[in-house]
Amino acid sequence: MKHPLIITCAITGAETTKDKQPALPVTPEEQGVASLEAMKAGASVIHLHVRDSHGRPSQNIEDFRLSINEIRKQCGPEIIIQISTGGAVGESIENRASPLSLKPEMASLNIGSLNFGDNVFINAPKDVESMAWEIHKNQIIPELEIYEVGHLESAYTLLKKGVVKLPFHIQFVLGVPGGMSGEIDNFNHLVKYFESKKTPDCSWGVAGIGRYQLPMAIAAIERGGQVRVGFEDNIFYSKGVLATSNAQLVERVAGLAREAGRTVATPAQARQIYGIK
Ligand code: KMH
Ligand code: ZN
Repeated sequence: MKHPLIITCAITGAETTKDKQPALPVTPEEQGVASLEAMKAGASVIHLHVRDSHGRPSQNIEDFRLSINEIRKQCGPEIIIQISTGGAVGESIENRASPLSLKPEMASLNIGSLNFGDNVFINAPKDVESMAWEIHKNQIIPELEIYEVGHLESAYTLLKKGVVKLPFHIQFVLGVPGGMSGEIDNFNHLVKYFESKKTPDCSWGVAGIGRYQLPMAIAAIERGGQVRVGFEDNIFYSKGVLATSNAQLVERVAGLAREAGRTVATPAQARQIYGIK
């Protein structure tokens, strides 16, 4: 039997703008509301990027504190908050690591570099190592962001070297221009590679970018993986039609899962699957 589906909602991101998606939550209050709506629709994890008072991407610890407090105020203690240590392209590693001292339950960990649209998203080996150590030191469960197969291979090398420690969650992020696309052959290859490793206490999920969001979600529901949706990755409900909220995207995935005979994980079940104490 397949385990319950954990739905992560990446509500804001660093690249999405209000110009392109007017319902994008950027203030702490908006993020609190969006998280509550997403939770009610079936999300048990919020992948969190925050903005400063001008709406610009921020890795400032105080900006994170404000958003986390607001999400907790609105959603309660159950929801899992996963902070981004990826930030926006070009952010320094020190700034990217700074919110880790808030000791969230989960944090993203970017394993390798890649072209990211017109930019380069740099994750140098020494920086990955120091970020992994900060995450471990703060007893945070890492989510490894995998944009292409070389990153997945690196993840297992880092596990062998003890840089990355179990338990961890793997997120395939497919469809970033410069990374692997969300074609089903790519997905199948990554999942097969993951399964061949038979790593205990380790789960996987997929975040399809743009038009890949829905097909990747469907594939993961069927294959027993987890799913991430939200405005960080995709602003549309269907071709040319903007989604009205993050929750609308969550709700669709939750419905598809139930139709396919998979229950949607509660935050408590997600904690158990991810090994969050
Ligand atoms: N904004 C991207 C450059 C993460 O959250 O860890 C990186 C990102 C990954 O969003
Ligand atoms: Zn992110």
